[in-house]
Amino acid sequence: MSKILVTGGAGFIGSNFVHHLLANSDHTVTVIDAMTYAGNRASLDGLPSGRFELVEADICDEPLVDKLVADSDIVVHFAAESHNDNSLNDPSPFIKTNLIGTYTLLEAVRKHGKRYHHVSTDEVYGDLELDDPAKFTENTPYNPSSPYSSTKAGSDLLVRAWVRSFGITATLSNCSNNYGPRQHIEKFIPRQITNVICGIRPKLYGAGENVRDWIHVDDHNSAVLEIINSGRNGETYLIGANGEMNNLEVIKLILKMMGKDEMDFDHVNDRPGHDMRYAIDNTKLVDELGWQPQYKDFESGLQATIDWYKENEAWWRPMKEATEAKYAKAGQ
Ligand code: NAD
Ligand code: TDX
Repeated sequence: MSKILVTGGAGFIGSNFVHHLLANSDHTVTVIDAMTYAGNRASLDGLPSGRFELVEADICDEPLVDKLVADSDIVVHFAAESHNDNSLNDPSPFIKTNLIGTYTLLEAVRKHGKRYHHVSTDEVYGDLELDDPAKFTENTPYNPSSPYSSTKAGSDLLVRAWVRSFGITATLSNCSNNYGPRQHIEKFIPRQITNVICGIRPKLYGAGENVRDWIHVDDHNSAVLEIINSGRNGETYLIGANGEMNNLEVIKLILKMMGKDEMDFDHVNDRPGHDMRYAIDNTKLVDELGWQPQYKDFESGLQATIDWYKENEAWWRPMKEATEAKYAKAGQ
């Protein structure tokens, strides 16, 4: 039995990770989360109180982080400012949380000799052309495009330097686009699902040719656990489930699955610097650790996600108006 410190555990991927961990092991979990606009207390409802604690605090709070890291066996770092569009409006919280926050954790991990896992994104590699047969591998050079992805790239490089220069015990993972329950409705898939529920037309950036490599959040988290348990020290593992689709295809599928005309959406302003395509080669993860995704069929994962947003209106309804008002200002 281990004591696991999960940063950002009230967010989308972190909360799903905590639910899975507490249901399937006897570990105890402490979540540190600053409860920004992206953190949601309701995402942690129903957890066993004896084995779970929420500390509402910033990962840049050095004395507190030092204490929490000292008290745990493993640190799993999900906390981040995570939305590209927000990073284009105001990069400053991205610099603080993604860079200074990661640095603060690494220094505590170094001081107390704790195991660390760093959760990152495939966006650190920049983007691929639509007709490029290549996919990202662990050896693809870093080439991030946005304030979000560049701060995530910087955080990855800090981890690698702390492994090499200070000998900390750490692994890294870079995953493709997640979907599933408890994702903030600013993100593409839940924004469109909740738009349809609210009678708002879904919004497609530009022509919608941009390709994302979709993976269900439970598959991301099962890979993270596999890497924590069996990954080699200092190594990076790419996580993806061969789920490439363009945004136009996804928006039409959501409309069709929700009983609407598949052309019933609006083209809106494109994202500045919009990455064209992400694609993950997961060979290392599969060959070395024997990982396999559970959700091989995007439509069944998407149906379960649509059902979750239909059944959990109380979770997202309070954020809908403000989220759409922010997009409306940008013509999106
Ligand atoms: P999210 O925005 O849903 O959640 C982030 C959480 O971090 C929130 O609960 C927020 O309150 C918390 N947080 C933010 N700043 C903090 C701070 N300074 N101190 C403490 N807590 C803070 O994000 P997500 O989609 O769950 O992403 C989690 C991680 O996974 C991120 O590191 C992200 O880069 C990475 N990732 C996400 C995806 C994806 O598709 N969403 C894909 C690959 C990697
Ligand atoms: O309303 C929309 N319409 C639209 O066409 C929104 C919100 C997005 N889009 C497009 C932009 C992207 O091409 O959909 C695609 C997905 O957009 P996001 O959900 O904002 O995700 P993305 O920018 O690809 O980044 C996501 O995956 C990688 C996460 O937000 C990151 O945290 C993760 O690192």
